[in-house]
Amino acid sequence: MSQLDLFSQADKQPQWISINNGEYLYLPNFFNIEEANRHFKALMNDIEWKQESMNMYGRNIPFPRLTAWYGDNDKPYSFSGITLAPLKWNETLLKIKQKIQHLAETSFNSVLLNRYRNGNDSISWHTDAEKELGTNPLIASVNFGATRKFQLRHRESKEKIELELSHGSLLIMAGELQHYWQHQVPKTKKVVNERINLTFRVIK
Ligand SMILES: [Mn+2]
Repeated sequence: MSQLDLFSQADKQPQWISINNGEYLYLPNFFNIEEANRHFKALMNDIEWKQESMNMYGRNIPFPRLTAWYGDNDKPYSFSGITLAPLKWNETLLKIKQKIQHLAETSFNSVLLNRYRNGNDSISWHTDAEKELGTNPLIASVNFGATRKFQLRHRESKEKIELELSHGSLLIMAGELQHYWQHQVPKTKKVVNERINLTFRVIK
């Protein structure tokens, strides 16, 4: 699909939102419903989901979500105190990557997948500003399945921005955002189905 098709489909130009120390772009219907349903099913079945855990004071604490790491280089990647070696891209991941690369004008070489099984799964305040990603990394976040709340919080002013990331949506974070804003997906008491989030990155 060309960028022009994308614009006409959304009925307007994708709009970058400029915030203090960063910018983001949110496209709720980046994937149409058929594409989104197909990708969601394929990712549920074909990804090697793992229950990783963190070692804290000699105890193994499982993360409240499943994770997987795919990419095209064999540099290990560290986050939240664990190190992962990437698995090789599969067809679904390559298809998604291709579609977002076009819009983002960036060649991604890795993707971190998180699977939130229900409202009790979550990720707490953090940044995607690992050293491997360099200065001002562009992060493309794709969402399938249940809608979950996504919150951004400025480190200094504590200003908060809240988005509802829905099935088939794309969020791109860029500029200084990762250095100044933390983000989280909080737990929810609402009954929610599974959600899969993919964050495409460039490891230097
Ligand atoms: Mn993150």
